[in-house]
Amino acid sequence: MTLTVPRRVTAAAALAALALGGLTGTTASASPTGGTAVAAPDIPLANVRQHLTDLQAIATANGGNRAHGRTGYKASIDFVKAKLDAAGYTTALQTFTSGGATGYNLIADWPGGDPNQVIMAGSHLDSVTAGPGINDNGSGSAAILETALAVSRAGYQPTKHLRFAWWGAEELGLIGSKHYVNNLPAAERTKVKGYLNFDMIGSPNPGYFVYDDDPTIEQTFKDYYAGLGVPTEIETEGDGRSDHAPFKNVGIPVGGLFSGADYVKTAAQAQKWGGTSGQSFDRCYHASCDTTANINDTALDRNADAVAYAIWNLSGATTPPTGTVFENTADVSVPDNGVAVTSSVTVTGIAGNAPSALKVGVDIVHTWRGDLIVDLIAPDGSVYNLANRTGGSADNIQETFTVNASTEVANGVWKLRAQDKASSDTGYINGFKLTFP
Ligand code: DTR
Ligand code: CA
Ligand code: ZN
Ligand code: ZN
Repeated sequence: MTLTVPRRVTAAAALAALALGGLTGTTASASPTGGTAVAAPDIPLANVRQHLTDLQAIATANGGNRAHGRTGYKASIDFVKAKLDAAGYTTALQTFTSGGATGYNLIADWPGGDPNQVIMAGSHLDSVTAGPGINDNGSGSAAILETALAVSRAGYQPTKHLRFAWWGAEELGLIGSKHYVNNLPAAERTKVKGYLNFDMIGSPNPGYFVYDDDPTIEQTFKDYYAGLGVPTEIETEGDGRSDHAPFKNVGIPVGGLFSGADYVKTAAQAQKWGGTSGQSFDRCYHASCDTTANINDTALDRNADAVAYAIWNLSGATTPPTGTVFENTADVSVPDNGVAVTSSVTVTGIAGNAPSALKVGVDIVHTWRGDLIVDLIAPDGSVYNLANRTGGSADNIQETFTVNASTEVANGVWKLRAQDKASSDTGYINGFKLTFP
């Protein structure tokens, strides 16, 4: 879809953010920071999918599962931890014992933000012994992992402190998250202003359920889906059934998303969401068929983007970015070692010349980014090189460049041009965005 109209905050989101809804009789506050809702980055589905592929490979290499006490679980934890360490997080492994086996929680703190106002996002990383647990709960784990990596890519510095967590032994009875909360001193618990839980968010016959716990967190998710025009329902089967329960039990505001497990989708739900009525949301729940084939990409993409939206809006800076955005989110395939391709936006309504600090948002999903030459082309044909075969074997170019475009007339067709100059690695332009002050 090509967005050329200036992006402005949706009315609903702005009202919700300003509502500063009271919390359910708790001492903590998950309220947004008083500003209007801010735009979060798109979470590339391809990246989330890649994490699921990697978790599937781990299960396959470790007896077919990633269950507590099995080698596949520790391999999963090590996989996630390595990515976060490389992205600049402060990580810690918390151990516990359950059923005679050692369990692991991974806690990852993003440096900065008010340490007395912590926003947490968590997912259990363990599967059942019957299968690889890709929807339950690779989906939640991969979505918060990619959101954490997006925070790092953006160099995001929120007002509040961000903490991400991957829990062990949820399937045995929320063991890991209970261990974390039980060992969190009371003074630390009061600093946690919100805990967001994501357990099964890519179900193959998906529903769109929002936890009905803290009203501010609930409204944040509802606003995101309202912006998509996707109806949601209150999550009614969840109380006590996932890792938000220990947090709720000590008075921490909680919320989350769920795409359904073994309950059956009704005809009314199929009418509004699509999919198959009379069939469970996830027919492979706790089964060996919970593999990478057991995921609905639309649900996974929407929910991963909702994770980012909630993280940005519950922890964001009080002064939202100003400006008018022109964006093109249509995918454009980049031919391997081939001709250059472009994504364009048509800028209108901006008087005079472009600014000396024009923000150019580039989102190119491509293995071995060093293959790429990337340019910004102004309406008069002037070329501004953004990347010239830099970054070597690292994947993707997903960052915002600042370009002195003050000699260019602002209105007109601007292009992002990408060319792959070496064979075998491939990718596509996932998005191109210009932000005018
Ligand atoms: N207990 C979760 C699956 C689950 C079932 N109902 C809900 C409601 C909300 C979140 C998760 C769930 C599991 O099997 O991991
Ligand atoms: Ca996305
Ligand atoms: Zn489960
Ligand atoms: Zn689960």
